[in-house]
Amino acid sequence: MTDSKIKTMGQQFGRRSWAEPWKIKMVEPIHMLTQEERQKAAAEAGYNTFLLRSEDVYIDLLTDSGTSAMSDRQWAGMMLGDEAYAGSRNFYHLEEAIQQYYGYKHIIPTHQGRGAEHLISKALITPGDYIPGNMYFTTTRLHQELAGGTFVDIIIDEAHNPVNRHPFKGNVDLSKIQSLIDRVGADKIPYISLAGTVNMAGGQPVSMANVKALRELVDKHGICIYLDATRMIENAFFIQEREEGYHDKHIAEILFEFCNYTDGAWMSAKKDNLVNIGGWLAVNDPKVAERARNMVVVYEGLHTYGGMAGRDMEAVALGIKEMVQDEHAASRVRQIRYLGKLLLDWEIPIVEPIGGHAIFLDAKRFYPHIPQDEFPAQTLAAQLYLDSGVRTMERGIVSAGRDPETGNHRHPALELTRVTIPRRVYTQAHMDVVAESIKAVYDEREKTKGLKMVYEPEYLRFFQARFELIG
Ligand code: PM9
Repeated sequence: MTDSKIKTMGQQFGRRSWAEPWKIKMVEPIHMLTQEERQKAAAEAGYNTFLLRSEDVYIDLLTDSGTSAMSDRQWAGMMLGDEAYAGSRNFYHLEEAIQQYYGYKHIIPTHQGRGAEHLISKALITPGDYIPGNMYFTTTRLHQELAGGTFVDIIIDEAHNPVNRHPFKGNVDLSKIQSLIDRVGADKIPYISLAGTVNMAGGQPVSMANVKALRELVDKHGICIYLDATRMIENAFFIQEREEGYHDKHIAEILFEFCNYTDGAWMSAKKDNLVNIGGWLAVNDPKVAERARNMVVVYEGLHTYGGMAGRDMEAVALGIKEMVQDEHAASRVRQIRYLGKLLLDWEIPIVEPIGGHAIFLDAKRFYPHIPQDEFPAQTLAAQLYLDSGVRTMERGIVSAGRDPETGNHRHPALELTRVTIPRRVYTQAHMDVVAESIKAVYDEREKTKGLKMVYEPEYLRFFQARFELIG
């Protein structure tokens, strides 16, 4: 697409409706259980949406992870899987695609994102280190802690406020890094853990100006930047839309430039890369690559497959080429905005600005009478399932877990229920049904009571914890 075409597209969206840049070739039937069946399923799942059977779900907005619809070209690529144990041709396609679009030098495939988080945390962190990051993410922080590090939140304060409309709420507060350096010393900070579109803040982006300024600051202290590139495409879209000097740039150019300010990245290919499974680590420093390659054979698989089948690597390589298309990125974010706008019209409290991969319902404002220790966001996810069979996810006190030192619940400022939109899967009609269900649950809010946790696993408790209804 030419530069002038980007402008034309932007102007056209202002005047007329937009539509997805694809048509549907294969469908998977879904249906809604009766209210009685939903009540039984929710109770059996301990009111945890992760413990529901997928067959009992009507519209599945638990996550955008591994839930994308692949294109006909990706499915065709799957048939060209080279399933050799070593040196599969699909690995080289994957390597080329990452080098071309993200710009990193050394590529190590992994089975999914947390496999790559494990490798980079173990490769770079020495026990006693501090890892500053723009808000925690569950699996990322856990791997940093398991490697002996302490995560320190350095995101701007606005990110913790669901009603603040800062256009780049994922930005790093440079003064917070400077004070950490002054307190612990730069040699105790192996890298900055920077995420593009910050998941737990509501899918909020980092500006190009912020990553540039961050690079300048850390260069003075010899600290690296590693990027969680999981949802960098949405971040690139927000830069294209909101940042001076980028309106005429393509998503692919913005992605490449942003990554250029970082030393490497880990990736859950299950999101942006439009596949159902996969991940990778990419780094520029050959010594870090060597350390990671030594470990990948212990934890994942040989360094040319890292836990993925050849066909899966081919699908990722092709997904990377599709994700950078400007029309794809625009339609992705616009579908989320469509749902968000319906909710805002009904004055339902959500995180603003509307983010890149989900609508985040603000459970503190939704259920002001439910204390955080009675899990308002978990309650809201359970109530939505009970109302319509729509599955969403808690992103509040349950996800935050316990402080490893005190053993107490962490109490995050954001207590959110994430309504996550898979890529290329649902239509606008599905969004209407979801919005109406949220409205129905909102109308009943005053009668709703919270939950009591009755089972709590040690790690990442949100996946497997069980609850009972209070009263
Ligand atoms: N994110 C999500 O639903 C999967 C389940 S919750 C752990 O948002 C980021 C920003 C993620 C992410 C997974 C991972 C881990 C790393 N970074 O799930 O291991 O959002 O592929 O990736 C989920 P994997």
